[in-house]
Amino acid sequence: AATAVAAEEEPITPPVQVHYTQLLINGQFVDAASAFSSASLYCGKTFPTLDPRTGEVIAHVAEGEAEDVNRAVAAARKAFDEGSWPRMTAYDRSRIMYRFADLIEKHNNEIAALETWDNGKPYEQAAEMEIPSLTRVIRYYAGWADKIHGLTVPADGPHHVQVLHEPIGVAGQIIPWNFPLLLYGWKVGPALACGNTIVVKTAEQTPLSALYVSKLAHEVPSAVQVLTVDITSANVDSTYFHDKDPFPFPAFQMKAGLPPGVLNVISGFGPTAGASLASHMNVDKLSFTGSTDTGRIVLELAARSNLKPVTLELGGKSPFIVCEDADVDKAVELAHRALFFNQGQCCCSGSRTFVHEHVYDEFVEKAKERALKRTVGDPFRKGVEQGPQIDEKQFNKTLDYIRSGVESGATLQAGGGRVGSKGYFIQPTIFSDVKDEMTIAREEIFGPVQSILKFKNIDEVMVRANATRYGLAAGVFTKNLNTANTLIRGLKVGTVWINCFFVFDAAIPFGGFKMSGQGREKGMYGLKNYLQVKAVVTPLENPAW
Ligand code: TXE
Repeated sequence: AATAVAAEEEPITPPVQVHYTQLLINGQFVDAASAFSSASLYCGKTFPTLDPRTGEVIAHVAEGEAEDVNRAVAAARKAFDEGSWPRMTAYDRSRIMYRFADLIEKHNNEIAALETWDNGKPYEQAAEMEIPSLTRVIRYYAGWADKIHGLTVPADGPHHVQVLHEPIGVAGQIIPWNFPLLLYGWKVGPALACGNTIVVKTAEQTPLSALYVSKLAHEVPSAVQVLTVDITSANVDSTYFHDKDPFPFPAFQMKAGLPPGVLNVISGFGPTAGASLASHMNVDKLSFTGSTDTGRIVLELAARSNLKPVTLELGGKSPFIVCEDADVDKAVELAHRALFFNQGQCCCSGSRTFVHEHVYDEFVEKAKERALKRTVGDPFRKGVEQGPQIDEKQFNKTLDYIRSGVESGATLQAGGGRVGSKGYFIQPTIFSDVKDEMTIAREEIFGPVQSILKFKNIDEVMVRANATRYGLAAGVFTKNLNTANTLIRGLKVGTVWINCFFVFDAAIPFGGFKMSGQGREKGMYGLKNYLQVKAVVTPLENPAW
């Protein structure tokens, strides 16, 4: 009852204003090229972005379509083919990225508030986790920028063979709404570090935060600028660095923020803006995070256009396995977070909770108690653990899955309905007695619905955990090293978390087996997506040397 009251209260006024609602192309905010047809008044096409707490309009945002994607790709192409970004020293690229990260950090709370408003995630989580993680991943890749280098190869015969690692070109990046900025960071960070230029297509549900953050990339924080001058040359003002050409120490030249055209942001819908980007002949690389069905579409669009390489991070149905030796209280809490975090809207949520039969009943009882205590309400309110689902479509989809769970004979232990009467809040829901063949155990619900299944032994649970088209992640809760090692080796997933979950360090690669995707993001693996490999062979006149 307490949670319902919280959701019925007047929504808290967000402590931030919306400043940027246009497309960011070539370093400038511009209207969409297509207009609402009106002879007297030009007005670029827009679409509303909604507050999931109420369903009300936050702002009207430029609706990018094919022509806008063309403009953005042309700007990115020019910046790549003729501009300074791929040509400047790697050290300078790294410094600009560090400044970008400093600015994100400086504006952390405003960005977090914008994200909470547009997405519905608890403000505390956005401010303390997601935006700091974005800062961290940009810094992580800033650190890589001047450490990316090729190889020499001891080939047969009198040849000197080098392998150069070059930026791949114009990167198209399509981002979903569940972590609009974290996933932006996972894509933008490595692409920038390698010297590429970018066109980002944000999700139609959450266009605001990436516009704000990308604008910051183009600014120079004055404090950092002064500091740099002090370090590089006392008593010389910054104009010195611009005026001398060529300056003898290029690594110390002052640089502005990101040059125009390097990072472009298009807001708009998937079948229009997203599809134009995926099928664009002048985009050299595509990176996509979203549903498996849409992943298949963009892969096809890429193949049918210019065969651009594609990285896909798609859906999941990740097992969370609680073994019989587990500390049940700890396992309950971890399994709870593994499912309910971010309103259950995580690609790698532990959405099949497998519990050993010896601790099953105790686990179910405690999981139910925990779910009933979960605070659902206005995500701007302190202490709220769960905000609304992103939109009406996801809200209805989740409620449909809950109905399907009941109809298929699973036992509804907690929740099962909406919270309050407005917005898209859903009660933390728990099903026990879930069977592998039930729809709720097979399909990605992407909402706050925990399905608890029973197992007898490790061999059996391994087979069942792997019996899915997905393979993104798995959690294992056990004190037994042999059990852990057996599962680590046997699970067909991109990440195994042992006695932990959702550990997302910038350096740890992330991605899926099977239909959860292809390629990896984060860590040094994330760089490979944005590099071309060029082999160079030159004859050796004197092989002895
Ligand atoms: O995803 P879409 P939706 C899953 C989750 C969710 C379901 C549907 O199960 O319930 O997908 O969500 C763009 N060409 N995930 O409909 O369609 C779109 O504009 C090019 C898992 O939101 O995959 C957005 O920017 N682009 C997931 C992005 O793709 C297209 C995160 C994601 O939208 C396009 C989100 C097209 N034809 C949803 N159609 C994860 N892996 O974390 C859409 N898009």
